[in-house]
Amino acid sequence: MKRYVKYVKPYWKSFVLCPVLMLTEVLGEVLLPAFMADIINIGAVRHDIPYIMGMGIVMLVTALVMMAGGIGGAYFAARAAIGFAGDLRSDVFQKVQSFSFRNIDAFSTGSLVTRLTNDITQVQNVILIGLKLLLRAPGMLMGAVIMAFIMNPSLALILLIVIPALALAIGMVIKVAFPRFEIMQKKIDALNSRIQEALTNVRIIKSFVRGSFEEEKFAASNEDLKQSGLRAFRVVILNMPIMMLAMNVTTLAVVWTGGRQVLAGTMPIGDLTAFTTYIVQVLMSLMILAMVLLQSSRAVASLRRITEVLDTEVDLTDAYSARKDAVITKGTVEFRNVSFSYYKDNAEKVLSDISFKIEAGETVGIIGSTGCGKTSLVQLIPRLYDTDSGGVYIDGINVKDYSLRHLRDSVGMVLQKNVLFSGSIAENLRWGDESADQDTMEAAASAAQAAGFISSFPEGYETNLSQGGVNVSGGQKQRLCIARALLKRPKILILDDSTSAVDTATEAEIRKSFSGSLRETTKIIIAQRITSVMEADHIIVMEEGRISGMGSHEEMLAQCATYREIYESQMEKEAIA
Ligand code: TTP
Ligand code: MG
Repeated sequence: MKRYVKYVKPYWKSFVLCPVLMLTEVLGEVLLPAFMADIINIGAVRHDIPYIMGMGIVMLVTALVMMAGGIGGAYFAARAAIGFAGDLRSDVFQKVQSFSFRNIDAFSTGSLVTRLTNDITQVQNVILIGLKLLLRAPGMLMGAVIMAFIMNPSLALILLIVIPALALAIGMVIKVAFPRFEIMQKKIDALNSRIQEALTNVRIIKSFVRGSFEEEKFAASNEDLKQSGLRAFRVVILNMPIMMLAMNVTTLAVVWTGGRQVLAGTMPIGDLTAFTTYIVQVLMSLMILAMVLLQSSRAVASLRRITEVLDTEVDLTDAYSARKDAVITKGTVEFRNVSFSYYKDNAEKVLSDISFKIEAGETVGIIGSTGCGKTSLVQLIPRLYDTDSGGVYIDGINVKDYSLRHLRDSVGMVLQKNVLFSGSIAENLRWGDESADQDTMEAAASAAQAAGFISSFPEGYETNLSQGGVNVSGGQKQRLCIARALLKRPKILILDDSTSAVDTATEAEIRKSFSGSLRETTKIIIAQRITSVMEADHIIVMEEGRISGMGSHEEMLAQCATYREIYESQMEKEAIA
């Protein structure tokens, strides 16, 4: 809870002013019935018209003051709630940005989205309502109880039975509803994950004509949420009938006993109307308190989920080591006995006992069947994940000892699942280097064999890419991603299957330009086609998370049976084609 104080601080004036202003409403509510009683008891009974007029004006002024207080209160409540939620949201977002891949995997993106939107809105709503009622509801309750006792103590005794009975009922409702709200919030998570997946992959879904399948999955999640929502609200709606029943029974009891007192002449008639109003106010304020408590119980569930995000320990951060200022100058890469798995408690390793060394400026190809761990291996170099045991060294220094920023700036990586963002081509390329001028950008584009098709677009580098870069072809997209990585002028360049959609002739051109312009850069190239890596200085063959051979093309042909098999099968296919 303490951590949330800082979100109140900038708006503390609103947090204080709102409840105070709302007290004017309490004052009015308590006074108006008393004025009304006087009008009846004095004005009406004695036919004193000027008195009635006078009291009427007093009541009008009271009502106006109430209104002003109410408007002011609502204004400050909105300021406080919206300000609080806005600041909190931006902090949660920042925290999520600092998450490692492993952290994000643990939450799922859908759940993070729910927490950033729905959960924070939940909290905002409670602040909005809660601030307004913080003093008002208890104030109204107390005021009405006091007035009732002053007016007619014997009649007011009825309240001593009604209030505890109602409080008990409300307490029970909340106790049952709270866990149901928690479940409901989890279902919203699930639904959001579903929606997110379906929308991100809408093209694939359509191309596989899986629309109706997705609709069914969505319907199931939606139904799930509906049921859990109904389960929660079924309890909540009980609130209202219980309240109404209590209200009606109490009013009846008051009118019954009070009526007899009026007939006996021990109670003025005007007091009876005022008294019933106070009774209604007492019960209303109890009802309002119950609603606020219910809303709060929902918000507490939400707040807990937000706290979970804020409390998450980011498992991949800059290590506090003595070599923070270490810089990568050459680009040698060495793996020493590296083992790795995606889940900490998973006994089955994705990579086991990997050791090899690449000198600066060399080109290394990595080949192996799908799922053997190629992507996992290269992800360890820019520390997208950390090793379980063993270490990755660049220029002889463990990657954990570089600042993350410097490390990732020095390692250019074209991911297997590459993404372009909405914006112009130039904007996308400048992700690699914000300050790159047009010439540098064109040089990078031409090294990646992208300059040709970019200039064929009518708007050239200013061509707008839609979200995900869907208006360029697969091969064009891959080349743009390579250009983007080249603009970083990295010491180490990693291409994870990044030319799979590029034709072999263009791919050969890219290789040629690399050996010219990237002589100093260490290049690690994952490929399916042997022709893509045949000319590399070393070729690493991977099998089920292990290295089964490393050497030049000729050496591998002579030594490594797996390599020979892959080579021969690919050559055969080529011959047939
Ligand atoms: P990869 O390292 O992705 O295998 P790969 O790159 O060699 O395969 P491909 O040629 O198809 O690109 O996967 C190795 C194992 O790790 C595999 O069993 C899937 C698993 N894995 C995860 O659990 N989470 C991940 O994020 C990735 C990338 C892989
Ligand atoms: Mg891969």
